[in-house]
Amino acid sequence: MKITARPHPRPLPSGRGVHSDDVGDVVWHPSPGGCGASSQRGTGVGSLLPRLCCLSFFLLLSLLTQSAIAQRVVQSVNSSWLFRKDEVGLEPAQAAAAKGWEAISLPHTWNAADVLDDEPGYYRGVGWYKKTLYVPAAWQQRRVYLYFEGANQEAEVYVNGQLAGRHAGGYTAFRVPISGLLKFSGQAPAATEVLVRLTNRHNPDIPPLSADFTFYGGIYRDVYLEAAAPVHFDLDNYASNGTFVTTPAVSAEAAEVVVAGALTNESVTARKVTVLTQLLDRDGRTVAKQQTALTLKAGEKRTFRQPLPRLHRPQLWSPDAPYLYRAVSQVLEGKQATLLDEVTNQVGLRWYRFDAAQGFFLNGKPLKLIGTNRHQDYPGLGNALPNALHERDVQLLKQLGGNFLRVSHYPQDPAVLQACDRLGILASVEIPIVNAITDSKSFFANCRTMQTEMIRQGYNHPSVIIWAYMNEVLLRLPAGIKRDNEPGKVYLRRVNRLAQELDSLTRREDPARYTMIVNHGDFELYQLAGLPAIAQLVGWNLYQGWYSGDLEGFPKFLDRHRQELPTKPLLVTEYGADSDVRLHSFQPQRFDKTSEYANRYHQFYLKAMLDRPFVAGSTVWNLAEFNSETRQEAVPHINNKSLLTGDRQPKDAYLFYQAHLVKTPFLKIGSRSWTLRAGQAAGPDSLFCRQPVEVYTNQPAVRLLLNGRDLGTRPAEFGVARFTVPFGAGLNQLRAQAQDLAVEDFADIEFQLLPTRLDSPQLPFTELNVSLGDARTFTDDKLHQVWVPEQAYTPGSWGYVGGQAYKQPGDRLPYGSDRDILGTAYDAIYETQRLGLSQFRLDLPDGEYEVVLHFAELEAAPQGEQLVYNLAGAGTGASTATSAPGRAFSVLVNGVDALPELSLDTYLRPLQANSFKVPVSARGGRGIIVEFKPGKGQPFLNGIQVKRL
Ligand code: GCB
Repeated sequence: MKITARPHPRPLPSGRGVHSDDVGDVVWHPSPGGCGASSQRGTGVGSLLPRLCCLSFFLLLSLLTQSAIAQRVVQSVNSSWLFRKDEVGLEPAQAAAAKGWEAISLPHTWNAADVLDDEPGYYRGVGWYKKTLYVPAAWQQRRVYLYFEGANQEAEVYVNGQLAGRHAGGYTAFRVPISGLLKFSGQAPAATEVLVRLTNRHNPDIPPLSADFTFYGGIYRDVYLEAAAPVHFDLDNYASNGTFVTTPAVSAEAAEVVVAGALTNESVTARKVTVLTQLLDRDGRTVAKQQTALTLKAGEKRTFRQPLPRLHRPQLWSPDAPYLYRAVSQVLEGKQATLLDEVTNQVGLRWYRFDAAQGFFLNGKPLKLIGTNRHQDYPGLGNALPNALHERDVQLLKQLGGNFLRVSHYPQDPAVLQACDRLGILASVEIPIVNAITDSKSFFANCRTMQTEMIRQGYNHPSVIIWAYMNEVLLRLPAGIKRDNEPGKVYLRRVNRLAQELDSLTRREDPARYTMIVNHGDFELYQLAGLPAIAQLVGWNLYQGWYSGDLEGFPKFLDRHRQELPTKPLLVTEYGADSDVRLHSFQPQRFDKTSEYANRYHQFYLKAMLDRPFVAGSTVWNLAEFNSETRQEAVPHINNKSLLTGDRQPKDAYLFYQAHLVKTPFLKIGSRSWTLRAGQAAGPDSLFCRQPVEVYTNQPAVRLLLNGRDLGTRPAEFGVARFTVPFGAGLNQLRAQAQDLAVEDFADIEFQLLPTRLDSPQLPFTELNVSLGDARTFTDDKLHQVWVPEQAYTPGSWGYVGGQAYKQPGDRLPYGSDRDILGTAYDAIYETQRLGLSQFRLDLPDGEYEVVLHFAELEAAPQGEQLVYNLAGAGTGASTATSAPGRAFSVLVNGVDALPELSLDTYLRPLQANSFKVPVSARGGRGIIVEFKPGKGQPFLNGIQVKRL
């Protein structure tokens, strides 16, 4: 077990209140090898520990506990837990005695794998966690708590068989007092059984009710054991640290800092103590201090408020210079000033305001807020991320050049806001009221509690400037409710009521921050519900040119807001387009999920927002790809509207924003992950294929070289220099340079050049992979294969004869389907098909070939759960249900009845991937002819692969 004291300032410079034998910072391993593993930050016994190793373990233990008796101790307790699911509903005693536990450590979720399988849904039920804690005998005098940073979503904590506490809501921390339940005997540590019953079942009284992300179950953040002296800062205040820092007046000349909070005396006698707060600068020098004497009766809790002496010419906090002071607050007692408790808060001195016409101002200067949203999600880990990955995301946002994070759609790990404070990222945080509300007392009460927890837990982070509480709350009107019917009017009034309650609560709790409600693009509906009038800021999630309409709808919407809500500051809280890094198109279309369409979309949106000073800020949806179990996409269950892939590799759009936001010379060749390309030679005698390459830069012009040959210099327009590159077969080395050579970048691209005529002697045919009904290329890095889009057959070449590309009903997809195809990881290939074709021909030279034919019946009923992301307003929406027609056909390859029985009753089960490999001999100059003979309905083909043996 690892025992770690909470981050703690270095020793305070003024001798007061700190004893030379202070050991509050000890990191202690009581395991047999513990002596060597001990360490300490700062001075104190840390430097002595190696020498003390020769002392007996218990002598050391008693030394440590005696001198540290007063200080608060905090240990993470993440290791050595046991976990089991419970599908039968065990009582705690039964669960404790049950068999079948799995050894795990925290953070943990039980849904990391089942959200990715082909079965719709994931386990939403009860899970039990069990752990034995060893509590030192000396802690009998202390107040002991278990502190959970987050567990989704309803938790019951049992200690030694007794219920110690409950918590509802999966995204805020909670603290459970356990002192009374510990059983000590003599000087031995108390072995303490902790059992946690957790469920992530749907509960209509707990937000979120529905959302486009996965509600992973588990204790998915850190858990700590805390032991405080009987007199301590209030540990019973919505899992806050009991102290609250405000900066009521800050300017370049002076700053006021106030620390307020409460002290609790849980001892049986009255206590006279002093609360001393010292403000330290970055170098640890005390720049202000204040002390308050308090007498607390036994069992009393008392508040205190400490305005610190005004600071002159303070160091300000900003994205460019995130200067942090530290406010160290201590509880001291007696002549010796014995330290009873201590809390440190980071303090950033800044002031800010939003203006409806001019946007956002920080420290008196205009600052366009630009950044991203973020989910706590990582491939293979679900939501159970170690802190390092939370921090890395904030760093990636910083490297993007961003200055703003929308922590969506729920409060996240404390590591996120800590990183924002440190790196200079402003933040908006919200509770997860998403899509809809339940009109029940408990739902309203849970929302209020969550909002209070979020605010009190995050209050001391200088990065936070906005508290929000609703995301697209009118997206899913409950069954039977329409905007203009009677139940609809009642529902909108209830939503309005909840918004008012949360808004007043927030302004009461924290008058210094702004409040915000985030809406989807249905202007009228939100106006009808009266929501834009309630919060101080309006956030719009806008997807014109993605979910519906065209790009031009976006600036129109912004201008409409400016005109109709002239006093409301506006943020574009979401915008984005799917981009699957495997898919590329030279004629990008809305909803084709290619990087090229997403690039076009971001280039258009960013310009529109930069052109409008009244747009205070914007956050791309989303920093990285994330799991949304119900999504059916080119990669099922993954929402890939993002700047980074799941494993945090940059997509083009990330580079595009860097070109605009990074302040040092920047230049990067785009499509970094598209290092394996394919395409047809420009003509029968040509040995190259021209394809576009974009270079992202903040320099005025870019020169591009291919294998050392100068391809010319192009101006960068709005951050992008565009080239057409004649790729040859094999390795193509690109080198891009800014005009003054200040920056350059390289990319190695392997090109599979396909012959125009299949009998070409210069480019002998080796293989061809074609995605039918598709206008995109698909790069499969694993198999090192590129699938090219279909084309019509022309003599000497290859292609389909007849038919049309399949298109799922509805106005969304340009072609194909977005259903989850079962039994394959190549959904993107099976989601498109050519219907009604009569042949697929290849005029190949005589020889031996292998042909693989791929099929998936796309006309399938019933339609699965469809996302109702009708985000552009009323009227548009997801594709409608389709029904499977009767279908039967056979396939002949070079006259042989290779697949005689393809029908709904045989292999063509709806949405099931099926492939057939057929060896073929091409003879007599006739090449390969695949023929489709209809029996019932139209035949189809989804993909074909042909390889010369
Ligand atoms: C939204 C939602 C977000 C979704 C996103 C999308 O407006 O707020 O939760 O994930 O759209 O990708 O559809």
